[in-house]
Amino acid sequence: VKVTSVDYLLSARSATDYPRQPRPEIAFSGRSNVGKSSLINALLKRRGIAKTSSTPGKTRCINFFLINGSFYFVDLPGYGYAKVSRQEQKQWGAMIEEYLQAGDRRKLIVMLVDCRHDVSPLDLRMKQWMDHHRLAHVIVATKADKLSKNQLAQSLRRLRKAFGGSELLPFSAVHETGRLELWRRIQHFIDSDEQPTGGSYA
Ligand SMILES: Nc1nc2c(ncn2[C@@H]2O[C@H](COP(=O)(O)OP(=O)(O)O)[C@@H](O)[C@H]2O)c(=O)[nH]1
Ligand SMILES: [Mg+2]
Repeated sequence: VKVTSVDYLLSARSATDYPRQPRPEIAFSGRSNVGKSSLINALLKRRGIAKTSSTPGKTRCINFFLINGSFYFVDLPGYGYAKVSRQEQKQWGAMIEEYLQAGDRRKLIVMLVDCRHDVSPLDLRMKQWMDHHRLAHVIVATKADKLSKNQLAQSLRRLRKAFGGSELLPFSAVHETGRLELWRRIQHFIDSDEQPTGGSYA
């Protein structure tokens, strides 16, 4: 995929704010600090999105970008900050679940996990929601450059076990490992009639 344009569209707090024009959506999710901004920058080879998404007031929103005038990148709010209140966690949950269950939107969820970390309860909740709503998804193990080849293989086995059945891709924003594979997966989703069903691609 050659990225020719990236346009910030809007920041949504609820479904009534989502863009009306139906287009395929690629949504990025993960704990804060997992490497989401770095991955999006690496995919697009530019820094625009991450910058917009991290401006005050927008970090707790769902940010929509139009790529090449034809599909959306959707930056979901990060979760698992050490010191957010229970109230904020609830808001995060409601916002994400509202997005995941918005039925008439065609979406691929790219869920990021740090290849060095244990799977968190919130990661598992995300996985349960994706399964429940039968969403197409791919799990990306980020920061792959931080592990040796053996350690990475071991980590991928562990993640495969935790997220049984889901497609899994290693990624490094530093070395750009996995960039082409992830684009290929995204392109396949955009080109296909793949509906928001069938999250399993093992
Ligand atoms: N070594 C390495 N560091 C990374 C990678 N991706 C992100 N980081 C670092 O991890 C930290 C958090 O990254 P960021 O993209 O801001 O995470 P976000 O909070 O999920 O958006 C930053 O210090 C990045 O430089 C990666 O692939 N390899
Ligand atoms: Mg970020």
